[in-house]
Amino acid sequence: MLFLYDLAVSSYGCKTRILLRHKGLKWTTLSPPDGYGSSAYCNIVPSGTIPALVHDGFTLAESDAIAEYINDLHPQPAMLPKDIQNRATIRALSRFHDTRIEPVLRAYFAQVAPASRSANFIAQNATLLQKRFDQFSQMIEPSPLLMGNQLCLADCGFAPTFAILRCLHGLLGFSFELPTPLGVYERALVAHSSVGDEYDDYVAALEKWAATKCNET
Ligand SMILES: N[C@@H](CCC(=O)N[C@@H](CS)C(=O)NCC(=O)O)C(=O)O
Repeated sequence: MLFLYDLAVSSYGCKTRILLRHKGLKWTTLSPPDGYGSSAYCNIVPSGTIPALVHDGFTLAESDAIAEYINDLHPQPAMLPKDIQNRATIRALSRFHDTRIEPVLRAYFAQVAPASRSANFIAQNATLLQKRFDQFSQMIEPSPLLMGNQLCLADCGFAPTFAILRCLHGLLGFSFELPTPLGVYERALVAHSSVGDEYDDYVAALEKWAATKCNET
């Protein structure tokens, strides 16, 4: 049995749900007791972050580690290439997503409530965000996904990230242009059969969260 500490609005949770779905696995969602970061949850998962996987009494946090563990446990369909340099490249793309792109996008979360917006921050962060997406575009040649037609480990995180980008760009109106190859990649990714439903559910959860934030005074 697989259990996943997760919340609908978690982007790293969505990344993991896409992977589990692609592997054809069933899992049970657990809500972190008292919310993520709480001391009750930190007693189970010391980092306090979601997602965290529980399998046969083994608890594992960090979405990339969870992805590799699941890919080792259930090797089919393969989500890493065979060639070791291509495998390393896919891992590097996933790290680039998690450490260089997602945190820049996440920095906008605190700007969603109208009362806490800073025009300067929104503009400056947009410059950095554009730089990170331009860098990503230079790294890849989507065909149409990162590993051809096969969904790979690094693709999973980009689906919720595109959803967040669309949502925040619509709300905050910062200057940003998605490089053309990434537009092609985004469309292919969200149309993938293992991604589409999770993506739609994630967009709905994100929009609900954003609407609540926008009504905060
Ligand atoms: N590097 C972690 C990041 C996970 C993460 O930041 N999750 C968010 C929710 S999407 C979270 O738990 N935030 C709570 C916190 O940072 O305390 C991973 O890949 O799993």
